Amino acid sequence: MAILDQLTSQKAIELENKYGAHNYHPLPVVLSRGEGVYVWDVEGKKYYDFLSAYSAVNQGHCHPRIVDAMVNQAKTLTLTSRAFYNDMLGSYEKYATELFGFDKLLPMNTGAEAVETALKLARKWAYEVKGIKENKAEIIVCENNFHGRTTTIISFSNDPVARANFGPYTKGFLKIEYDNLQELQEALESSNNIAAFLVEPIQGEAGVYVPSEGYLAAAKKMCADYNVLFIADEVQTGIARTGKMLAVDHENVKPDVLILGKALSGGAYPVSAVLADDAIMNVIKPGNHGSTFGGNPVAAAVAVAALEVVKDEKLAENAEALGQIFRAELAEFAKENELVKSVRGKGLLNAILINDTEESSTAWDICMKLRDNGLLAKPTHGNIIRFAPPLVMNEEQLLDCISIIKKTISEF
Ligand code: IF1
Repeated sequence: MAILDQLTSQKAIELENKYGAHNYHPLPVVLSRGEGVYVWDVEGKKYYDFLSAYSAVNQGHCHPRIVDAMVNQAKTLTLTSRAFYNDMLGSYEKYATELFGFDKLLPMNTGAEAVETALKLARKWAYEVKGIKENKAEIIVCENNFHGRTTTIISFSNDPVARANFGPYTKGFLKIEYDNLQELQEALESSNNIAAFLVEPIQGEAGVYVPSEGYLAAAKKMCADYNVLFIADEVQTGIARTGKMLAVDHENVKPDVLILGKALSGGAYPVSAVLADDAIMNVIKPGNHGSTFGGNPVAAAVAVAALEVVKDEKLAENAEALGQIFRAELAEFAKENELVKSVRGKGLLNAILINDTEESSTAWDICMKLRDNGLLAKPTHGNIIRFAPPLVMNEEQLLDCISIIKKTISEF
């Protein structure tokens, strides 16, 4: 792409603005290279990546082992569709199901597709196993959820920006407050037609909202009591981000249905998956569900490498240790700085709350200054900044980042 070689940041932004749909509002920085915890813009300026592509790049940018797996497989066989078998998918499914402790895996590509898959699976299970009457199944979801962008998923969003004017909406969802066991209990009791409870172990888009300790374990138990499937959307929280392989591991919860995406591929390739035991997964029969690219050999090779890296490099343990330091340092800083109200999170999925209104531009303005000072982060709402660096970060780098964050905010 010789013409693109000459691109300045300014020019690249102009091109996207003119020729691309305006479905995002990116921070104005144009990246052209990544390695580990670092990314570089087209002018050669180096940054710490504190977003990790919304936790898809947990293993760090361009991890050599993941890239090698991808390139080698890409040179051998890329796609067969599921009309034929390929020699990579079965080994990947064996590896992942053994790692996470489920009987079966259904491979998809994006997070939203995997959520859709879980919803379809739960409905079919409800009709064929639980015995709910045709078209009556309901799924409990939480306020302020984020599960993706498809028509069905936005049907149960309560973010007007994500939802408005995309109707008519898919029916069959019942919304309760997050982190509220009383409301879950009432919802479970309200009807015999409940198929499942879909929940994020930590709400990401809502501003890294960590539920009360014991919430997930109690919710899982309640669901079991009512023969309702507990579906954990670990697309963002999974794969070591929160200091355990899965966020539900903090409470020793085994979901009935587990949804993975993002870092399942180390950010190298779209790979997502739904895992469940046979009693649930076996309701899916040939023709019920699928995807041209789901389970392709490149995805399989990449996912195995991505999971091996997490294990071998002890990324969950590192996320736990660095997360403790990050929150301790920023909590201390919040005491003396008026702009930072508090810090919250788990492992290396954290956020700071800015002392301003949700409508303010303060979080955005801080992110612009952080960019100038060599650290990339993105606000979620006007007054919350999410901090989620790649999990391959070391302590020295983290301390460097903490001082950049403190210095930047102090200058405000
Ligand atoms: C965007 C947030 C993160 C997710 C959970 C499913 C999906 C996501 C729990 C869908 C996706 C993204 C997508 C991204 C913004 C983003 C996000 F800010 F909205 F909340 F990560 F923090 N379940 N999350 O978080 O996965 O289809 O995108 O692969 O721009 O939409 P996907």
